[in-house]
Amino acid sequence: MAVNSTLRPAMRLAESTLREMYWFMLLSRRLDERAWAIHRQGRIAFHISAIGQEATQVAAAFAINRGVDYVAPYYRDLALMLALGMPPEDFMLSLFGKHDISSGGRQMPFHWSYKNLNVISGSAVVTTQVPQAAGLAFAIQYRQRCGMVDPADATQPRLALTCLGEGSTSQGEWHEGMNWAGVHKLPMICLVQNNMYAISEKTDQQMAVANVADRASAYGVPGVVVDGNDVLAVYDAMAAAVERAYNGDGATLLEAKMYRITPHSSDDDDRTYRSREEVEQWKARDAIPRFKQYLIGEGILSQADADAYDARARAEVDRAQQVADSAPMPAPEEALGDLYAPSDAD
Ligand SMILES: Cc1ncc(C[n+]2csc(CCOP(=O)(O)OP(=O)(O)O)c2C)c(N)n1
Ligand SMILES: [Mg+2]
Repeated sequence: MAVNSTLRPAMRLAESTLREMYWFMLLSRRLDERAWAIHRQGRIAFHISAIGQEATQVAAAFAINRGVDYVAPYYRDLALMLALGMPPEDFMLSLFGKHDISSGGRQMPFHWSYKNLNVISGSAVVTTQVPQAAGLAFAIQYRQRCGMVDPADATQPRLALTCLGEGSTSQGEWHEGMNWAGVHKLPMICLVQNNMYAISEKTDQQMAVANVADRASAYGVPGVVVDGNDVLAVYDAMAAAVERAYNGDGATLLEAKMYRITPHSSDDDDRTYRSREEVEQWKARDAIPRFKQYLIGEGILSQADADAYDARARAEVDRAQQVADSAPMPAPEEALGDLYAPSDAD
């Protein structure tokens, strides 16, 4: 079938790709819900949730060259990581403090690190990943300019994607990373997941402008605001940013607006700073049933398919938990090993 190049990028996606995107949103949600349950059972120490942010994250993963382009994620990027290729059981292993790929159980969970997927390890200090992503993008540009790699070679990283929350853009590192990306026209995408809260601080306590993207002009990059609960709209916005990066046109600041449906983490009681009505209003805009209805309406998914996906997601979560639960605990002396390279303790 001939591809109509005037269509929105999302409208050019194959039906099987759209179903796959739905699958990763659903899988992330079910894993996340299970993490809350096992935390409340006292079986894991900590959880920080991506519920409400799956659409944006899955769209972002699908718009880049997954597993090849560099990604410097943030702690809430569970759906992004699954869509990039993280095995669900590896997430569960990290929750249980066992031998996960990211750190062998030495890091807190949610500090994703997958060399095979070009996902770099992050710090617990928010926003440090932004200058790191600018550095990766600088290296990509430098290698292309020196003729070390062909700019069109899709087997090589051609951009660096980084994610963070809106509250984290108050940090100095954000300014430094964005400024560097703007000055050098770097192939970087900064995806701000604006979920309206930084722990208990609402957006208007963090910034005096309506949108994080309003600051883009100060860095000389385009600033784009998109509905983060609309997976196809985010895909379109990401596709435009990817095209700019691949074409050597520079960085993009993309702000996806959404809502943090859960408390900040398993250690936070959000009833102290926001009303239940507000949370319920946003739950009603949940991106997962919205995308499901769209797919059913377009004849891309049947209700029977959707039910089968649900059953498959639950089975996959059960399997992942079982693998993690039955895995051995690391030996105490392994805590002395390194995070970034094998050491004597390994
Ligand atoms: C430099 C720094 N300050 C404070 C913290 C503690 N902290 C962890 S997450 C967080 C909130 C960040 O909010 P936001 O950037 O909006 O991301 P969200 O959690 O809402 O996704 C804070 C203050 C930290 N990790 N690093
Ligand atoms: Mg936030």
